[in-house]
Amino acid sequence: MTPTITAFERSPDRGKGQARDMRVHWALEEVGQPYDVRLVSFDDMKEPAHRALHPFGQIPTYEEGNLALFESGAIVFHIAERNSSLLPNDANARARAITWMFAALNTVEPPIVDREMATLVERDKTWYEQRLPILEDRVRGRLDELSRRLGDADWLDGAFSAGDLLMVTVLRRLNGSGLLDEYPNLSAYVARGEARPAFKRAFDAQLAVFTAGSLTDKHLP
Ligand code: GTB
Repeated sequence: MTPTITAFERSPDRGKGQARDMRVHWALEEVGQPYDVRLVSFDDMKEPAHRALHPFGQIPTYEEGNLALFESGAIVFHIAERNSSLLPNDANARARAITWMFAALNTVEPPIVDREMATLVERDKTWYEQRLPILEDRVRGRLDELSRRLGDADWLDGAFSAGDLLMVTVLRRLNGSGLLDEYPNLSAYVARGEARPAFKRAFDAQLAVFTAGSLTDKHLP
């Protein structure tokens, strides 16, 4: 059965692949699973029909037959679980890859999101100039540690896994901040992820949605 995922009808990132549906697109492309995408507006997400799929009224969601999932990490795990190209068969290697999935979402992403949110909603506050360096140093703390662990390896633990897929999407959220540039091995790691054919297909698919929306907008009065 072909799964259906949800994504922004008009992504605020203008097609840069920063929203969390990008990880799901990428995972599906990595395993070669065809899928459909249902585009939703911010209003649609808060409607009962969408909330039945996602209690917090967000994207992404994933529907496959009578299974409905939300949370990008859980969705990527569900996709990866059935395919050894994203999770190794060896039990210990698999457990370590899953550990990296959690580390990406629970340890590395939170300080990155805190910084990003401050730049979006606190920019005009009196404390912003003082708070931003504090938030950036928290991000640097995590990047220092991650950079040290990655060293000159290609991926976090042997072959590319769902742990790398999530980590790369998390680190991409720093694009434009200059922070990742301070860590050449992490910049190269993200570039390696982005060079994967499955990433490119996923990126192009979500960019095409934005481009099509922009063309439509141009014809509005
Ligand atoms: N923990 C959930 C998950 O991992 O799936 C978080 C899901 C989530 O935050 N979804 C966001 C959403 O639906 C989109 S990804 N927001 C709408 C709402 O809450 O009403 C967050 C996001 C949005 C936009 C950008 N951007 O433009 O750069 C980046 C990330």
